[in-house]
Amino acid sequence: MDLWIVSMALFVVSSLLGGLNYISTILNLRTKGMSMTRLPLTIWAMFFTAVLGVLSFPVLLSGLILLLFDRNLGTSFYLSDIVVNGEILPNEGGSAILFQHLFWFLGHPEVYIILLPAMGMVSEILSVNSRKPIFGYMAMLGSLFAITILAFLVWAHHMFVTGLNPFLGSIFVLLTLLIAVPSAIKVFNWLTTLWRGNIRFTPATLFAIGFVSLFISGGLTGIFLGNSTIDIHLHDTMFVVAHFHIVMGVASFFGMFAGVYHWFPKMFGRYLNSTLGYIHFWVTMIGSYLIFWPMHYQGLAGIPRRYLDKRGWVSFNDFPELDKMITIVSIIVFAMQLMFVFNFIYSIFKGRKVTSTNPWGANTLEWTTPIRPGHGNWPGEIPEVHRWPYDYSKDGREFIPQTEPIGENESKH
Ligand SMILES: [Cu+2]
Repeated sequence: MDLWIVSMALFVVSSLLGGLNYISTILNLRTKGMSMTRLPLTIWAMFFTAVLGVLSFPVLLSGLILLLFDRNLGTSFYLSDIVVNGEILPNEGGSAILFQHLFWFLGHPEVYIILLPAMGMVSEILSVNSRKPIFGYMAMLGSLFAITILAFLVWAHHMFVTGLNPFLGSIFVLLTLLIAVPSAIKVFNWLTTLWRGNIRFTPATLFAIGFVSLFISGGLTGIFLGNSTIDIHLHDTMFVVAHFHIVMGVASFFGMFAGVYHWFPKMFGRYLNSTLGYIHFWVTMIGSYLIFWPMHYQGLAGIPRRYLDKRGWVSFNDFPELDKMITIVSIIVFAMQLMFVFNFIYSIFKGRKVTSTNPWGANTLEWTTPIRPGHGNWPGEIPEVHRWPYDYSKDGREFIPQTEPIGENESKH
């Protein structure tokens, strides 16, 4: 137990130090005009991701340490019954369900640890490339906050078939379906940002739009699985594989790809090859749907997941042609990712050179640094911030960087 107390104490101290460091950074930025409501949504998303990480990873780590103790040091954290009828039971076994609760207390927030940075980058990229302010900045913040809170209250929706009390299950159903509200707000705001925008279809924009599409598709099947009554039928079928690969796997990869295509010129002073970028996008987009869309139907038909070879079971082998198609498309989509890696490495050395520090005409601070920023980002003074990052197409100007003071006759956004 001593080791346990020491590690918890270390964790608390390091979190406090991290928090102090964060607050002092914010205060330091404030003196240069930066404030929380002038932060780009990418940064807000990273902030909430950090909150999720700090609160959820220690639970998995603790669960793991308790498991190690139970298996090796004779403790009984996972034993549900220690004494029955005055008789001490042998110190062995232990409930996997108890461990599962701790595991999913990390496992569900982890979904948003992966998704929120993608959401932040997509918000930024859609606004920059549609030359319009992000629609509903405060609503975007509110929904990020709501997702962060709700992420901690839904873990047992992964456990409807573990013998969970059905009444308790219904509460987790309610809390799970509530996540649809902030998610829908975000989707609405992304689409409204694009609405009537002067959209530049760069590879980054396409991947960002692809993210929104995948987030909608995967989110809708989340409504099925979040209902315990339907989940009991669909649990451990290919439907689940399809759902989480689309919403958490492919969608967050699309967010990352969007981010790489968008910020690559800042990192390396050269563009990624956009022809390869367009091929990368379209093949991955169409391929991902071809791989995962049919899996929903396989799952509805009762095909279980996690089977290496289904040929031994006649009733599981209903879709051999479909499985073959999925395999072939998977190989093609994987090859596309190798092409992206090639594009990445090739463009670092041979890509088209960037001629401006701000090639996309963006407002955020990173675009005021030199073409390839060095240590400390800015060679001289830190720039002063005067406005939020989304003044696009305002007062007849395409974009107004955050470092520009607010004019006397400037209209309110
Ligand atoms: Cu979950």
